[in-house]
Amino acid sequence: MSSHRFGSFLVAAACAFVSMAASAHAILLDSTPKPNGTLAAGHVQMMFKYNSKIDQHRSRLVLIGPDKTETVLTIVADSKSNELDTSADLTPGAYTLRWQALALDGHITRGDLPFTVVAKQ
Ligand SMILES: [Cu+2]
Repeated sequence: MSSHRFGSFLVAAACAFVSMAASAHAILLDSTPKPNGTLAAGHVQMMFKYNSKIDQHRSRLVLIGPDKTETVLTIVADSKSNELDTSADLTPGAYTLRWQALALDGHITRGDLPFTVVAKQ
């Protein structure tokens, strides 16, 4: 399934039966941070951009910290309709952003995006 990048392997099986042209489940196109990217410590803006509109109220961003604690991040209410925007205060370490996006076709896609926070220069 080349259409599901960034490790989104948990797409509902029903998606396989939807014709590719009609399929509108959310595929991650771009993000800040990038997968395996780095961010400078501090108050960090994060963004996940998808190929289609998503239901922001029923999508989820969970931050997994260096100590493996999980924090549900607040999604900015006035994000663009195809984005999940959030921010957090981050100290240096290895993090994972676990995203779950509900597209308007009712399908949920998920992915884990690992990144590193480094001390400000
Ligand atoms: Cu779908």
